[in-house]
Amino acid sequence: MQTINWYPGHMAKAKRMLEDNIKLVDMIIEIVDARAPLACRNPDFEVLFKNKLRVIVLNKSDLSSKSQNKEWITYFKQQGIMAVELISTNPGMRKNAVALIERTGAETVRKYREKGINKTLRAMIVGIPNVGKSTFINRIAGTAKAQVGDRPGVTRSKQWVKITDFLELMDTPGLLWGKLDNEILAKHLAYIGSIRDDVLDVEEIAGLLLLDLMRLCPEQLMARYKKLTSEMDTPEAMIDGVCRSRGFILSGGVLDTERAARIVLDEYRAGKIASIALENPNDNLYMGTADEND
Ligand SMILES: Nc1nc2c(ncn2[C@@H]2O[C@H](COP(=O)(O)OP(=O)(O)OP(=O)(O)O)[C@@H](O)[C@H]2O)c(=O)[nH]1
Ligand SMILES: [Mg+2]
Repeated sequence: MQTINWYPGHMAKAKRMLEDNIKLVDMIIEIVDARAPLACRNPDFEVLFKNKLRVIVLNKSDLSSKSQNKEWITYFKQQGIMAVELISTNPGMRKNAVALIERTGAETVRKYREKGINKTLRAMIVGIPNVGKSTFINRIAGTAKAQVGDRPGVTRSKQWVKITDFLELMDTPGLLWGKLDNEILAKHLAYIGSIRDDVLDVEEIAGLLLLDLMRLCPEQLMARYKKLTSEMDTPEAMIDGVCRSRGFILSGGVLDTERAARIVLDEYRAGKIASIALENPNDNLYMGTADEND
């Protein structure tokens, strides 16, 4: 993959803002995309939130498979981090999410009470861009208090959202990894829409995504784009195959590859191709380079 300048200027500011606000909150709720939990785990968070009460929400779990979600929850539990799966776009999530926060904060609340303080529980919602932080907050609040969008960088500054007299959530801008040498994880961030498409070569990314999906879920992929075959072994061949599947052919027989690439990314991100995770706990994705792992 080409080298991309993916760390927009506002990220450094966002990181400082997180640092400055840690002391105001009782717990950190880290939202990750269930399709790529490793790529979503910005190492900066490990440093920033080291001594904080913390829980992981495996969000967009509707876009992964039930068995993979379970494996990831077990994986995080083994590391001593509580994790739950959630679908933040699902109206029924509120009860589970509030229960999760109350369970996580129960000990803190008890300590406050012992001291005779009836204090509001405050949770900071963090994660890389586009994983659904603002959607999570809006569903819990029951109203669209935080701005949401199907692209990264929608939330630009912090925002407190009051849920009840005893619970407040803080929405924060998505924070990307400062530096990411692992090409596989970088690809995953691009696929799930956490890196702005305008700094990416969308045709290359969409082609690489199709190659990965051909490996992970060939039947579903070929059901959606009927002219794709498992013999196609380059990103370009894959995109050409999508053009032919959908009839994206311009005058003179030229294939409209850019249109095909954008449609593939849109359909993948909306969960229209398959419900499957890109990463599994045993993948060893931190080891070696992309070439060695492929
Ligand atoms: N399928 C599915 N889509 C979701 C889920 N949660 C959020 N989304 C979608 O993901 C996109 C991003 O949601 P946001 O809430 O804006 O994400 P964010 O983390 O606040 O993003 P930034 O503010 O840009 O960092 C939107 O199109 C949401 O509708 C989910 O559980 N499942
Ligand atoms: Mg947001």
